[in-house]
Amino acid sequence: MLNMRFYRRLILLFLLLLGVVAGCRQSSEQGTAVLTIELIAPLNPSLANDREMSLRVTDEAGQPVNDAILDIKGDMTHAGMVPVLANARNGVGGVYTTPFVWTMTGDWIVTARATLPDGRWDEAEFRLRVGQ
Ligand SMILES: [Cu+2]
Repeated sequence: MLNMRFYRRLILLFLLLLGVVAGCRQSSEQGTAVLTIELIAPLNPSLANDREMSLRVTDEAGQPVNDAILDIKGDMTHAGMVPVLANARNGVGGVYTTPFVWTMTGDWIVTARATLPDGRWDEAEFRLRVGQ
């Protein structure tokens, strides 16, 4: 009986530690950069016609940021879809353009992360409905 109690406590302790680790990971995932990431195009995406995406990155002063790395991920709102991934560098006037091919019509969430050369980053999310 003592063993049973011991194991229960051990499992509880383990779960608590797991929670602490998860908590740490979350707080270290704050990117600290304050950037504005705007979706330029497509604002009304079409499955047939849109094969590129353009985003603009500006800093706190509203100045264009050209030396960020953009990691873009498109997820549909329903389960079971492979995300569409893209990345871009070398902004021109703060605008980054990359090939981006939608794989289905419907509701998408696009997450764009801009990482600065010093490792700080910021992220923005766009909800889009992709038509035919
Ligand atoms: Cu889908």
